[in-house]
Amino acid sequence: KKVIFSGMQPSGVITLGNYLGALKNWTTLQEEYNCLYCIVDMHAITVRQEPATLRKNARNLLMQYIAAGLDAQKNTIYMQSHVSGHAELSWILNCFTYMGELGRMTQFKEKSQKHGDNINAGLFTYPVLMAADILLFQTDLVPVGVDQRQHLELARDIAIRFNNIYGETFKVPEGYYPKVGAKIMSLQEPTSKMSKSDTDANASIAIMDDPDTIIRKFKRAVTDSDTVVRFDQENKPGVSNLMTIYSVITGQSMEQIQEEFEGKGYGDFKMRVGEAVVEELRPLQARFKELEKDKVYIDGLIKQNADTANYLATKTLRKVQKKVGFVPVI
Ligand code: AQP
Repeated sequence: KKVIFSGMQPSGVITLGNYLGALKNWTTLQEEYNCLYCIVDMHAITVRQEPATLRKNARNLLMQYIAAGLDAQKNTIYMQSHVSGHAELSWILNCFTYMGELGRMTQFKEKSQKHGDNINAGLFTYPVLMAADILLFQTDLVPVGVDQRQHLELARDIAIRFNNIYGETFKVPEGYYPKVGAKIMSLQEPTSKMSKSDTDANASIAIMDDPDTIIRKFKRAVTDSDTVVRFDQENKPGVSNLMTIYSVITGQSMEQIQEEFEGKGYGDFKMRVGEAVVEELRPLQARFKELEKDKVYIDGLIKQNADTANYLATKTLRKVQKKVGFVPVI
């Protein structure tokens, strides 16, 4: 079976963007592939986190993965910090990555602007840790949103570079992007992406938002002065974003959505999109509430999956350590 690896940062409550761009897609892959889904807590500390909140967010994220439909027996769902191989491989790969490459990463540029008081080395080498995450498991496919495309390209470049020097070591991974919804935009500023760390609460839908909040946020979503529901990302980014959300959830094409709302105002349209999101998230939220009650079950899962991930990670790590010339423990 082919190997799938992906992860999310427990840097807040995940958004509709994370869900439609990545998590929803993951649930369709679990039958066909060997999947590892990580809670990347080590990535999250590249931005300052409050310890108790980080701990809570990480556990919640694991439960949200399961609540969204990931089977905890079929998939390896674990915390990044429980597998030291991530950090060990990341160090080695740091020595095969150039400053210039990292300096070109748009996420680094954006985050340095946003967190100007804390432009730490971890933020800079974030893409190397991400490459290590992926390469550690000989991953074939990486299901992520298009915002991660540049990082994934770098992971491929690093893998190819290492293989060229030391011979075939890493599988060169491919990105796996959803056809629609790979980039969900902010509801308030539809030209920038919806982000869990956005300080404007109206800009994003958290997947745990209650129905009233979701409807209210959609009612306030920024559109345009026109009245026609039509897909045109350049001139109508707000409406196009709402159509994208509606399309991923209902499976309808843009033409079908255009027809459905012909002659109707934006009010009706926003309401319908809001309702569709509420219905989509309802079962996930209900399952999450159930899982929250079962601390012992979740603790057991965390332990069991950490063991599995560690076992798998060690195989690649030992191979890499040998190739670069480290003395093995006999
Ligand atoms: N707006 C989005 N639309 C589609 N997909 C998205 N993803 C993120 N935002 C959108 C995808 O979600 C996965 C997890 O992302 P992450 O947790 O690693 O961090 P991120 O990409 O930096 O996401 P955020 O929400 O913007 O987090 P913060 O605010 O903490 O930086 C990835 O697959 C990503 O593509």
